[in-house]
Amino acid sequence: MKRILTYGTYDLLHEGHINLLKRAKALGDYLVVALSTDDFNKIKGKKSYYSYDARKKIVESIRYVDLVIPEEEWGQKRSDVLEYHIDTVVMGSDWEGDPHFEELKDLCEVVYLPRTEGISTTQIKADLGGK
Ligand code: C2G
Repeated sequence: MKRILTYGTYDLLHEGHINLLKRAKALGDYLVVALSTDDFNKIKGKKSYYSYDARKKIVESIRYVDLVIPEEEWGQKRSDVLEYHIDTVVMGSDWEGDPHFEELKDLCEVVYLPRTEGISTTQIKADLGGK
């Protein structure tokens, strides 16, 4: 049973998110998504349209996702990998080389997958008039 972990806000769910989750699941058997809480989003400088509870309900309904846990701080990643017996952490390529993930390489495999070009939550908000 190969266990995969990924992190994200997953606001205004779109094809890029689904592509990431689908490919991440294909690398193993069990996919854990650590979903950024509303407070952690503030730390990341992000404000999501949907609340954590709404985003959790949405992400939990995706066929590739087996478990959603809260992402509350940058520093939880090592304990997440240990607590959930993670074999591989997967992120989109925009995170490639980021110390938050590179420093996990003594604990587990870290894989960066190419981002889906042409779509982002930021772009969606802009296209809808930034509401
Ligand atoms: N993603 C992608 N293609 C896109 C948009 C996003 O592959 N067009 C990927 C991102 O690389 C990330 C995941 O989808 O792996 C979730 O994206 P976000 O919700 O924007 O996550 P982010 O704010 O980058 O949060 O601790 C790490 C952070 O919580 C990651």
